[in-house]
Amino acid sequence: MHRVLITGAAGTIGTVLRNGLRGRYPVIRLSDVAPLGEALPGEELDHADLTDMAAVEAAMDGVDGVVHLGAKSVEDTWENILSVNIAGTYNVFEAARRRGVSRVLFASSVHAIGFHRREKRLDATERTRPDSRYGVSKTFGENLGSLYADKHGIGVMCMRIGTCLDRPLDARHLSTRISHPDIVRLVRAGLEAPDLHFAVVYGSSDNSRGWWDHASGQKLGYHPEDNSEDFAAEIMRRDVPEDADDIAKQFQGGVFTSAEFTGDPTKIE
Ligand code: 15L
Repeated sequence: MHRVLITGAAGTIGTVLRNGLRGRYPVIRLSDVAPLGEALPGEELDHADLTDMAAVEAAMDGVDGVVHLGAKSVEDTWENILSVNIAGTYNVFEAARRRGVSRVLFASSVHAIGFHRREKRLDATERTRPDSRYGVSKTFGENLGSLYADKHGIGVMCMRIGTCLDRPLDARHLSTRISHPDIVRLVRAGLEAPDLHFAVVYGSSDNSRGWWDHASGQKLGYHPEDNSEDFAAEIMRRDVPEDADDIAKQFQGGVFTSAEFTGDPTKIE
């Protein structure tokens, strides 16, 4: 990898990667519509709007690998999800194909599988179970990645990212959190794995209370080193407001499942 493009580089995870990958690749091109500050040595700045195909294609110029984070990062209106997350992600994969980029890492989310129950342990073959329009956009991105891997030979890793935080803030995070160093490890594994066709991997740390099997990530060289259990005593001593939400506490997606909920939870086995 000579030049790596990060979309959504001004966001929380983008900023963690900007700092954590500095010096690892000769050039990192940071792209966002939000301000990115001054370029440091080894950085290039780009302001492509993901809904503008020509701009996204230009951002791919000379790029070897893409980390596609740019999106609405929580639930939003259908119009916004459609334009930024769905059309924007299409533009990223299609522009990568047109410019001969060999690898794309897609930031999927726990919300692609959010309506699975918390008692269930999931591996990467488990069916998706989106909990929001946002979650549906992540399942779309995973399927699009599968298409571009099979049809065009782009190496694609879809990261079902849990909650990227330096420390967990509630009981659910003891299962879903990925630490900052671990997300850097995950992205490095995806960019550097010698053999990648298509993979779905879970983006969480090595959490004792984790819900997800890391086998597909391990195969690519992702070995998380942090465990949110280190914070468990402190978290469990506190009142956890989510526990008052009867729907949220049953499902892996938490409050994304209870928002706008009018269904029957007993039917969601
Ligand atoms: C996500 O996908 C969001 O981007 C993040 O802000 C958190 O809400 C996370 O999921 C989560 O559910 O913990």
